[in-house]
Amino acid sequence: GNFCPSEGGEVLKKYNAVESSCLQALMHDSLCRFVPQYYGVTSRGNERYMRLEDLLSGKSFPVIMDCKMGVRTYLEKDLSKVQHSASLRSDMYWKMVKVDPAAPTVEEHALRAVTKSRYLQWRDSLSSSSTLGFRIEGITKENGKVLRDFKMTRTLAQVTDTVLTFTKKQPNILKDYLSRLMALDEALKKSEFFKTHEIIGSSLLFIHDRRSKANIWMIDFGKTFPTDSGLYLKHNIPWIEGNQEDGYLTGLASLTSVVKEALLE
Ligand code: 4IP
Ligand code: MN
Repeated sequence: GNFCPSEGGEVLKKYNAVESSCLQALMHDSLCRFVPQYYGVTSRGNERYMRLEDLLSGKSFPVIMDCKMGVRTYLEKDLSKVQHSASLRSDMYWKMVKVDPAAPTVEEHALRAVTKSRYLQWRDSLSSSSTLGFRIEGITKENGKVLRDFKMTRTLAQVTDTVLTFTKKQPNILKDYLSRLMALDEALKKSEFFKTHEIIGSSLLFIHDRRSKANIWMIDFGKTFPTDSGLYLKHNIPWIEGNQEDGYLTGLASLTSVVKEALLE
């Protein structure tokens, strides 16, 4: 994958220029305490890596949930790509058919392929992304088992059920998550980085174990770009092509409601 074994409280993630420049900027932003510390670039053999704080360091049997943020997970520039052979993806066609054989159009069935933006749009509308502004991508249980079967987890009730299972309804853990979400909301509103970046495909990583405080981190900035000529985004208004909005705060508000709701159960 994208990671390489390391030691000393660090993880090594494959170098990506877009992500590296975001992390660099975030180290000097009000969001820095919500992002893994970034220690710069290193090499192993021919490969370059980013040195990141290991968020699992010191945790025993951590339980982890990855929530992908935003009302869309594709880039605006990918939409304009015409369906020439280079942008057609047969792997994505087959991933689509596996979930719903009726999802591809007649044309896509004939091509046995879809474009990447079409596939990602389909994933967004099948899950809670389009409506709630986030979706659950995966959960790692304390025994290390990874659950990825959330492609059709779409309604508020379905997401809340999943969060209840993830936290085993433990009120102290849900309270930690709630206060971290509220602190993140505050920090985002102060952040210069947040105002001026379109954040696509980035996740909030929820981590708890038996000992320490439950915590949440912002990760994955490979598709996070500065806005055109420093335009300020709102992050909670509908996306229309060209406005660069990502719905990040829509997702954060939904997640906050979900955790509040779970606390009442
Ligand atoms: C994946 O689809 C995810 O959307 C990946 O995003 C995306 O990587 C993949 O695109 C796409 O195939 P599934 O989750 O349905 O398998 P992430 O890495 O955030 O999970 P990108 O490149 O968009 O980050 P390809 O082009 O890498 O296959
Ligand atoms: Mn991700």
